[in-house]
Amino acid sequence: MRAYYYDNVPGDQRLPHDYVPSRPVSDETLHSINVKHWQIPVEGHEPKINAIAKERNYKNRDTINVSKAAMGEIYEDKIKTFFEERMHEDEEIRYILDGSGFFDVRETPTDAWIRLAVEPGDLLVVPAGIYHRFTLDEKNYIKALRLFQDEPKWVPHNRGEATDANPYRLAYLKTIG
Ligand code: KMT
Repeated sequence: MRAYYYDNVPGDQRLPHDYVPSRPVSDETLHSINVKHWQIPVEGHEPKINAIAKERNYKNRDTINVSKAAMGEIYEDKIKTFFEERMHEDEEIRYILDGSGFFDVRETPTDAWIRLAVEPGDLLVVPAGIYHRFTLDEKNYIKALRLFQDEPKWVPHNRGEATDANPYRLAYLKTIG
């Protein structure tokens, strides 16, 4: 998984949006905002994913295929929704099975976007309360396992005054000091 600062240049969200020269983000920085990641080869991944799910007390999962072919007429809407800045009230895991895409996470306290370019085998732990968004890249396809600690909460918490005061957001800010 490659991590770098998003260049904020207006235009297609699917483009890399890498500065020239690139401004890479270190694991230390990711650690400071409580974003964890591992690389687990897709071949034979099941027992390892199951062990992580068990250890972290995850009870639910689904597989999502984000592509025009799989989603049909809801595709464009989904692409827009995934790219809206939001937070979740629970920690969630994304494990990439096929294809590729970008998760953007907000750095605190700078509020800069950090772009995480994910590929098959990348496992990403998105902490509760972090502002983030997702987009496909120019290949327009990703297949991912989504793991949830409890029942997936589909209510989006798009960023705004309410989320800035959300107890899960405040708890997250405390964890990162
Ligand atoms: C998310 O959290 O934005 C999603 O579930 C998007 C698709 S996961 C590759």
